[in-house]
Amino acid sequence: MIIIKLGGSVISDKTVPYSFNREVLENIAEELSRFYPEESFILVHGGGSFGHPNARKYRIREGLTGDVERKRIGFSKTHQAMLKLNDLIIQVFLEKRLPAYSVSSSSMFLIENGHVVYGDVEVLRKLFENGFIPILFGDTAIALDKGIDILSGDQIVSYLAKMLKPSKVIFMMDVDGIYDRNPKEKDAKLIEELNAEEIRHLLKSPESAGIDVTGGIGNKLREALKIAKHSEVYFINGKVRGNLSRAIRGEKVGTRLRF
Ligand code: IP8
Repeated sequence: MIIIKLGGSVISDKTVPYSFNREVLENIAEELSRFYPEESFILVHGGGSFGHPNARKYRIREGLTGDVERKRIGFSKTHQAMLKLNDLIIQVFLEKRLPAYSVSSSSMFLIENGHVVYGDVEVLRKLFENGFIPILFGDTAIALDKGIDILSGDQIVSYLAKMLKPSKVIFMMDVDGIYDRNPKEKDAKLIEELNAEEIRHLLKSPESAGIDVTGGIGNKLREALKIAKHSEVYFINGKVRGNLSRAIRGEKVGTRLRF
């Protein structure tokens, strides 16, 4: 089994509200159809310009505080926005004859401090045993510490990897992999392979590596460090055709973690 995280910036343009990169999704579905059903997949997608603007607008991360009536409405609206994005993705897969099946993360997980503290994976296990491709997503979630919160797709991937021990976890992003500094800098070099020690070093000196410790890549690397103990981990550019197939075949592409 392979778990794939579809980054929000791959499937949608974060600067344009409710935008959907249909063509990118079609390519991804086409690539998966070359490996399915011999290989089984679980996909988790991010919020893109569907989830994040709503989460910000209603300050979901602050929990159920302040104007709680407005908060509850916003919590539901954010979830509905994610369902819309999820539906667009599922439709593309179904058109390509892939049996994608939507699974709402918010009905499956309880969280605390942004981390999953409870999740029932049995339905998921049965779904893929019966040949489905479950598609989960970063979502709103009930939080034990502050009532409501946002659960990121990366946290879901990390939890599922721990529970299901996939052979591979592939993070699809809008850059080619992990760089030795901010990829926007001119001399930034792609790191083709990383071991545990090197990741710890990158996380310890985030400024020199251009890693935003609180944001995307830092979090991904921290989770990847745990996942790589039992699964092979890839970071690839999800917008480049063929990259996903290369990662599935175990070929050299993007950044691979070697432990
Ligand atoms: O893009 C966030 O998921 P992520 C989901 O994986 C929402 O962090 C609802 C903003």
